[in-house]
Amino acid sequence: MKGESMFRRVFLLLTVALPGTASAQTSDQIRSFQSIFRPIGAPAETVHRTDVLVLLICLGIFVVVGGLLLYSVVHYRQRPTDDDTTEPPQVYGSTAIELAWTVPPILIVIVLALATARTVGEIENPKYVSDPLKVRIVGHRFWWEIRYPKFNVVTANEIHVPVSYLSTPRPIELTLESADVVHGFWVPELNGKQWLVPDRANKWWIQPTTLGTYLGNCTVLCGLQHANMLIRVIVESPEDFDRWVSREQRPPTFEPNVAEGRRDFEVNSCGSCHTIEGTISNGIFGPDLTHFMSRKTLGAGVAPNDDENLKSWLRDPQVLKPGCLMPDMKLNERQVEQIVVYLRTLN
Ligand code: HEC
Ligand SMILES: [Cu+2]
Repeated sequence: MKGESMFRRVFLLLTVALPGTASAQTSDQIRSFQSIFRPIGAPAETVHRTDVLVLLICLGIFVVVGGLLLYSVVHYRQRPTDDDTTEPPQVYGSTAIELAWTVPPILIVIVLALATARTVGEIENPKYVSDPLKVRIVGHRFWWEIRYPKFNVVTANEIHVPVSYLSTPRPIELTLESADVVHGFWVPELNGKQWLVPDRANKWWIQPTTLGTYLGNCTVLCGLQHANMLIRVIVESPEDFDRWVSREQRPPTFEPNVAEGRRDFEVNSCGSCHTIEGTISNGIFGPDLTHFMSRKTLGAGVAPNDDENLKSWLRDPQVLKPGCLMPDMKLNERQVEQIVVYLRTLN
């Protein structure tokens, strides 16, 4: 590991450990530490309140138990003057002590249960203050399909949403499904974790109030590349979001210089797994590539979407993401170059 990146990691770890000094997220970070202590928006704030309550109660228990333990260890330690031949006084039964260690714990458990039930209720049955924007998310091994039914927009791995202002809250309702195995959706800054289960549609929601890019993970071990199944939620101003939507809705335009790359794409059966609107490519096994260039990352966040990584991906995706479900397509270098030219025009 390079010295600089080591330093950066330690720094990030510290900023996460000290929520008060948490640094702002920079939008181009591929990976960063996430934190449950910087809630952004309604559901995350509700979860955070319960987290803090539980942590404070646990801290109280820790201090009392640890304090009593420490006191006993120090106060009743063996001393040189101790007489080892006689036992210390033995005490049998004490109603006061027994009440002390049963009644408060029961009360604490009741408080924890009620607080948790209330939070779960608020999160699972949201009362939206306005009509939510609906986004459908389908987990795949090892990437996320993202659909906006209202706009007829399909993308992958990077979820664009408009920011919520206090005056105009914009809740976002997520419908979570799975195309294969069980996955988990978790963007710690935006809400708790929710499951994606085959043959079931789970609801979830976020309502981010601060611009930025928030990172999330699949939280259920779903196979070899589970750890590289990253989520990016890009919270934009309503104007930027609208611009993004209209860009995604625009059909791609094909310039003459992409003809060769397009043919290479089609004859190498890329289109049996990938869709590019307006062409014969209509596969759904892999991410939709119609607006591939609107994404900053490749392979669900495994690498930045730059020329070098894209070429490496096309030469053999198993190098950047070993075990991912796109096979080595055995392209030659000329085909790789031409397909890159083609993909680079998919704005
Ligand atoms: C057997 C199905 C299949 C075929 C054939 C296939 N791919 Fe893929 N492709 C996938 C899957 C699955 C992914 C997602 C991998 C991941 O992130 O885990 C993917 C990802 C990609 C990505 C990255 C997309 C993104 O947004 O992260 C590109 C680019 C891509 N494929 C291009 C191609 C090209 C070009 C060809 C033809 C030479 C091709 N694919 C053939 C299944 C396939
Ligand atoms: Cu997963």
